[in-house]
Amino acid sequence: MLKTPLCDLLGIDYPIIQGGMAWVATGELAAAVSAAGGLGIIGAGNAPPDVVRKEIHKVREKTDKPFGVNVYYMSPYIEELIDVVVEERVPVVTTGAGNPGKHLPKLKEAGIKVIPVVASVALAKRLEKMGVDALVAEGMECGGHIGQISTLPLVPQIVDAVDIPVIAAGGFVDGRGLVAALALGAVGVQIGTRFICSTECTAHPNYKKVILKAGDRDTVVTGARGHGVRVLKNKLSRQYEKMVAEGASLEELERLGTGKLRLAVVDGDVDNGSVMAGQSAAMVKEIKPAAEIIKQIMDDATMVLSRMANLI
Ligand code: TUI
Repeated sequence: MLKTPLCDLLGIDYPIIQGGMAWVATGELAAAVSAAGGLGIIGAGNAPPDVVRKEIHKVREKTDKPFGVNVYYMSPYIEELIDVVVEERVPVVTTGAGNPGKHLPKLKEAGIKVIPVVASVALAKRLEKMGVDALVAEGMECGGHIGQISTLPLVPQIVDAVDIPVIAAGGFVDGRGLVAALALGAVGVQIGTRFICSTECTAHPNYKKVILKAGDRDTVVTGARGHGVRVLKNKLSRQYEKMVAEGASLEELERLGTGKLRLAVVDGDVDNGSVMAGQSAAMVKEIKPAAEIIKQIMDDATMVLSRMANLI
């Protein structure tokens, strides 16, 4: 059994947390991952607080295991969302696209474990000082909004800079990846794209299909430097690149992106929608239950570790 301090910190069986993907990570997916011994996470994205509350209730109807909510700091509902996770006593909150510092006292007082997602050493250090429980170090191999540093150099730099547990994210999909993350000093991995292709994920079948079809060079980073968004190449990403080449303003580009993640995930329009996915999409070959995905990762990691022990 491969256990790490992350398992004790969160009360989970396996050192795997699921990415809190907006629109994709609903209560169904979070419940499946948590029931299977990982940490399932609801992606709040821009959803209104009542919708998020319903997803929390959905998880609790399906499992007693710990789970989390990812709070997206660009959400127009950020204050109300914090109130919801506090009222509901959600066990874990991960945060993205912003600094959760000002909400930390309130979250900690409610007994919530707070795990911000960071893409830089500076923010990791600042948040450690503020008293967060752990960090997700997110490399630019991830799908969606990303930073500018790859996982391989980012994770060990953050591990060296802080004294709290670090979870590696960006490019992780299998047992080899989990062992690599542990070798870098991380206590576990956050996995997003792989879980989109789980049976329980409610994303449109077209979204899953294009991930299964993706090859190694099929993602592209759109967006201005520092505000990159990794997506699968499609009609929308080509239109975006054309507009950038023609000197479109940030406002015009923002308008092009509005509502496009929902269009792909919910409506299944994978040509005109934003198909956010990480570079690991190319390694996702089949749709299967979250429990089987996790079991395979853990079995493979154990095998890789024993093979490596034989090298000594
Ligand atoms: O949040 C993400 N990735 C995401 S969120 C998302 S949701 C969405 N996107 C478009 C339309 C509608 C919904 C898609 N992908 N990753 C976590 C993450 N956060 N990575 C990096 C950061 C980050 C960046 C800057 C955290 C903090 C920060 O600055 C904070 C500060 O104040 O310095």
